[in-house]
Amino acid sequence: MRVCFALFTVFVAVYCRKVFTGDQVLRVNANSEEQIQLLKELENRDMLELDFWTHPVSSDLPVDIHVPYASLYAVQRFLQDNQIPFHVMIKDLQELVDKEQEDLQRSAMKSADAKSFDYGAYHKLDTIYSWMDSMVADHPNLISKVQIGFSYEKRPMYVLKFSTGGSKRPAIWIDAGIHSREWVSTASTLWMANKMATDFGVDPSVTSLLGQMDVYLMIVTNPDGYAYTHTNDRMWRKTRSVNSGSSCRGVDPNRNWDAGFGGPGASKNPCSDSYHGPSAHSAIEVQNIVDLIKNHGNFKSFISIHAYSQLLMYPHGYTCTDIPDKAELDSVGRRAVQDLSSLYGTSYSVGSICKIIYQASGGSIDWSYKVGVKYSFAFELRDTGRYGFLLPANQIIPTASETWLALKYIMEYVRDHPY
Ligand code: BHK
Ligand code: ZN
Repeated sequence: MRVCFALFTVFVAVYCRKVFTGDQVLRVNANSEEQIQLLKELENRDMLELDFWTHPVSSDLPVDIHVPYASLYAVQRFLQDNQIPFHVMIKDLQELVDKEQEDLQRSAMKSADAKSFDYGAYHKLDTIYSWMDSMVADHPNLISKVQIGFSYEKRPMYVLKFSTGGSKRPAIWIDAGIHSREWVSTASTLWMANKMATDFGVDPSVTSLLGQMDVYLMIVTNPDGYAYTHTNDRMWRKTRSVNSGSSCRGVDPNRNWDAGFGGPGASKNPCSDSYHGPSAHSAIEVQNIVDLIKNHGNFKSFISIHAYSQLLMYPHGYTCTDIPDKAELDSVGRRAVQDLSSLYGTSYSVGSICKIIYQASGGSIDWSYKVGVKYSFAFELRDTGRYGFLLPANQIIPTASETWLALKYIMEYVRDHPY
């Protein structure tokens, strides 16, 4: 359902915000391969407009389905008729969206008069872009803002470059928010940027890291999608590009990379949330990053931050064949999540994308690994589905603080293992 209204201010802006009143998120626990097959069939019924937050793969992983109010009865019937166990995780999605908006507005008001940035809140794109300028102003000898190009809708795409000098030093890439609805990814990375800036010169490990390497942080990797989650549809995942021959918009920017492009675990349907796009790197947002990484030529690590599920993954996603560096990446990953857990006991699983979630082709870290960036990882941050993409803002700082420990472990390891 959509509620539209016009806002007549200095100029006229029309907002059409999608509402989720009565929509539920169901957690489905299939108990056989046959039931998994049935869920796959359910996923292909386009009329129901289901939004699978996690996908049917095997009977030991639950499947979270965002069901629009209008499809609730049909889906419950389907599950009951097939004796597939399920329960309600979120009973009214709009209630969570409303709560999130209240929190966001309240913090926006607060930070308008106080000059301090509220790291425990979600923020709109323009607030984040202003925050970047204040970071650069506050740490001029450490941080610079690099514009790597424009998004499809012509928003600038920025990277915060942490560097203490040198030219093309070995570097670490970290991107957040490639899927726009995964807000905690962007919010946590923003906190971690501040943490790294304030720990420099104080924490010997951060100081030595930045004495030897550069760190490139892309806080909002999909700015068009991110803006759209604030103005139109909180559940938007893809870019906002027009697809020729279809009225559906957007490419999944994590299916668009030149690594098994167009293979299993990506969709050729422009209306799908995992649409791979017409060709590899067709998404300008992806091409801009590819250009930066290639022109630089000295990236040693590529880390992509998503939410949710609490996973730390390494390649491959496009195939279940092990990478040559599997043993090393697996042990680095395990130690990283050990550090992460030490703070609040949050538990993470470690493994290859293909083995730990599902086969997914055209993902960013498969591409980075393929072009020679050995330490390629992807995080799925909190939670395990209680709130899913609508993780309450009071979990931003705890999530960021624990993730920072894992990230720091990986970065130190990369620093100490030149190749
Ligand atoms: C992450 C990294 C590489 C390939 C796949 C994934 C899983 C990710 C996805 O692209 O489907 C799941 C997701 O968005 C939720 O963060
Ligand atoms: Zn994601």
